[in-house]
Amino acid sequence: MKGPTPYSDFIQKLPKLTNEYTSDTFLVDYLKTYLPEEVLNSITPDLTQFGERTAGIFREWARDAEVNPPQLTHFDAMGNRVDEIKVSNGWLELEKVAAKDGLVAIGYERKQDEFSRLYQFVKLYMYTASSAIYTCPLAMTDGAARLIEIYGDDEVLRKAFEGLTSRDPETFKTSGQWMTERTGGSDVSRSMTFAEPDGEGGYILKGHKWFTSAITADIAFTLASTEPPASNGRAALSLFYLPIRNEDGSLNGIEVEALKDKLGTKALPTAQLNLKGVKAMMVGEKGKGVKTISTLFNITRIYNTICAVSYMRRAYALSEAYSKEREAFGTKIENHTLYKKSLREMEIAYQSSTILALFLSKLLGKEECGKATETESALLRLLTPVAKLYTAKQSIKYASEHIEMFGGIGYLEDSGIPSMLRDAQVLSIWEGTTNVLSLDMLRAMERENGFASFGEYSNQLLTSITDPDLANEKAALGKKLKVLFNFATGLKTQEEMIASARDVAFYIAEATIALLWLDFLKTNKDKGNYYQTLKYWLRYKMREDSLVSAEELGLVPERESVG
Ligand code: MFK
Repeated sequence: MKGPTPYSDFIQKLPKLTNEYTSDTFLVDYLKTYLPEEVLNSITPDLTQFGERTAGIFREWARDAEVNPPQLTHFDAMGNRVDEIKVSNGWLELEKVAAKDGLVAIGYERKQDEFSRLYQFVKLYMYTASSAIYTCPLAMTDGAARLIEIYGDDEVLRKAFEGLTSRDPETFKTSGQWMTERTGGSDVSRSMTFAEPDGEGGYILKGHKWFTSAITADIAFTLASTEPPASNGRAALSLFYLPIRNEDGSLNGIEVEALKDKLGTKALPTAQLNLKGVKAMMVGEKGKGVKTISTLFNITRIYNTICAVSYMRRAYALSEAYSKEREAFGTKIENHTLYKKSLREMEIAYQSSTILALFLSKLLGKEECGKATETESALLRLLTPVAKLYTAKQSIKYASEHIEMFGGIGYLEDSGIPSMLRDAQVLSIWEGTTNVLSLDMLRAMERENGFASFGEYSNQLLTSITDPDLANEKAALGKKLKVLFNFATGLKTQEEMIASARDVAFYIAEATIALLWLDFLKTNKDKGNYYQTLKYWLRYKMREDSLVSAEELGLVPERESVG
């Protein structure tokens, strides 16, 4: 008998991704809803060509970067200390396209005015999951550009800005953001890096940086103190700009001690540095370094959010594509009810986190073009840590789910699937852990009118919903918001507020998502499953019992009941 015996030579086909813009119906619907027609028409060809490449060649470069991690050589053949870092071709290609495709530049050219950030972040949303996290250098580069826009009244910084926002791979420059030291990742005030005047208006930095991404950049912003620490060990930090290399190509007083061996982000050269005498320039006010660099890290925290939703979208797209290829128990797995349900839950999760991320992009665009109201600016400040912490956790959950959707294949390194889980895990750590960001949300609530603005925004949005078909959902959300406001105003002491900060942050994230779905449904009520999504969200996600007080946990003494 000729031909293979049944199943003996069976090889499972891996799923192919299709154009990541045109196949993402939610993204297309979102942009149609919120972008003026002429803006949408002008950027659609670019998004379409980009979505084709992120589904194709970019993934090959990312794979190359993942399996060929950076290598550090300390000495050359003659014994000279060189500290050279070699990165893969894939990594270099991903940098080139980032420049050419304007992944940072779009945000600063502002050709789409207040919508420029939305356009830029939609491209980053497609790029990230195909970039071996080249998005990290881009995040710091973008944050550095924004910092210079605000504080850079100097020729050197203006020149640096041109490089950071260039579309030409030859002149494109990237920036590092060095904050972490052996003494502290979250509490940077215990810095052991000192800055001494060099007698010519600049400074010389000496100290140590424990975890710096990415040392292959061209410039960096870092924190150091000009005074010895106070008796409580905390130092008033200032912010410094430095070129990583001197004009002759040698390192600027920096020794690269080691590359970090991390759980994930393997392609990203993260280094441990000895600062032996770095020529640097102070930026912003002396002693106000944390405040000044917050401009940068608030941008990288928004990037973190975009990264998280990029992974979630990719996890969904690949799992869906696989379900159309893989057969089990006599039919394609897309026909199995439980697989369908799991996919649908993934879809709701990715679209809901994405609606939050895109809203944040819109707010940032408005703020930077001077078009944000006071409420919107305060909302941007509040939602930046909230969205970062919420989406990071979601992406870890769904990167794990993604592996399971592929069964055993998903657990194999050469399928390329496990790396997403490893990479997603960092999203809840760098740029501030979930707890640190919950405290940052409290800072924004208390000092920057964040909570009052959230109340104002939600009232305005609920009032704008007049469609009787959405009346039940509007009422349900109104009730759930009341639960939040009552709970928050019932927190009397700082300790109580801190103990519940994380729960409040998650609740605000989920409430904002519900508000955004309502707003989206004003125009898209009959489309697809969006209405079901909102109903599901209100019923199963916004759980009133998720707000837990310190008292209930026995962290503070029980209050005597009144009456
Ligand atoms: C792919 C996407 C991302 C990729 C990039 C990853 C690359 C990794 C590069 C890294 O560097 S990772 C390390 C990042 N490290 C952090 O994010 C630090 C986490 N810790 C915090 O965020 C702490 O909350 C903080 C260091 C800010 C606490 O420092 P302090 O000195 O105890 O803060 P303090 O005294 O509360 O605030 C000092 C000032 O900054 C205050 O302003 P004033 O001086 O006017 O009073 C604060 O209001 C202000 N501030 C703090 N956080 C702010 C902020 N202002 C605006 N926005 C914020 N988020």
